[in-house]
Amino acid sequence: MSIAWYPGHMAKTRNRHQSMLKSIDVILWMVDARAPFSTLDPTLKKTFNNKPFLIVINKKDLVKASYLDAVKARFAEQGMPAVMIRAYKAQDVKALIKTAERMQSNRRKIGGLRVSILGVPNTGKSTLINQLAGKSTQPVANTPGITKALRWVETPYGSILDTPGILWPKIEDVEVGLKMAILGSIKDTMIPYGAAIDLLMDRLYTHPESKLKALYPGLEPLAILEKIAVDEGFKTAHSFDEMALYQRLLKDYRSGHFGKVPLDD
Ligand SMILES: Nc1nc2c(ncn2[C@@H]2O[C@H](COP(=O)(O)OP(=O)(O)OP(=O)(O)O)[C@@H](O)[C@H]2O)c(=O)[nH]1
Ligand SMILES: [Mg+2]
Repeated sequence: MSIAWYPGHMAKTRNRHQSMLKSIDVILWMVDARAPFSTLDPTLKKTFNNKPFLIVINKKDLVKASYLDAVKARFAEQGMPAVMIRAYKAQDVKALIKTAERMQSNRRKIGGLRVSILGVPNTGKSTLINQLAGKSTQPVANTPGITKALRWVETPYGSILDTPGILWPKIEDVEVGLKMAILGSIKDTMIPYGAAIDLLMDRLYTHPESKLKALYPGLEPLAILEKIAVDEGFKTAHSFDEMALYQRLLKDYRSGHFGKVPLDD
């Protein structure tokens, strides 16, 4: 089983971004702090043609700082600079722009900063742009595929190119696909719910930062699922709405209800 959700606009975005490189100083490559390695599209870097890029680890509020320090060190070992932010925080995004400015080549400094933001769906690209623009120019929502077209947005900090979230054509690693499904980077109707919930429950049951065991003391994962289903009315003597149970679990994980539990080690 692998995830095959690669709408036409994703291929188009990839190509159009590459054709616009001449007018871009620095590429901001956004990943999700809860799965910074799995949400890094391995096929993207070669399309940058040596343009400077910065990995932007967004949603840092959802994991511990010590985890992200280790992540950043691992990226650094691969020669990839990274910063951690909360896209809705003015101070974080201003610091990010400062870093991008330092990466801009001198020759180009006259015209002001021009950066693009790329990344898998739902990582917070448009949220960052709205914060820089000081207003909601770009639609934002906690579901993938919100931004539909590439668009330059003028901000006091420079011109920022918003792009639709992109996946890669063949996500070979099943776990990578499942993690992106858990994080909301894959369209709801394409999520293999059973496998995604298995992975999530396993993670929540074993990770030291997880509150799952404290919330449901003495219960094994299956018994916990059963308890939530009954308590929430998803399961009765006559019916079992599995989908409602799965969607509730994903929603609770995404909101941080179970603690600061990353999906990548
Ligand atoms: N907790 C947390 N949530 C964030 C942060 N930044 C953005 N979000 C949320 O993430 C969701 C996706 O944000 P968007 O800005 O629409 O993401 P996007 O990358 O533009 O998504 P697409 O256009 O679909 O590719 C929204 O619910 C945001 O509120 C952050 O720093 N922390
Ligand atoms: Mg967007």
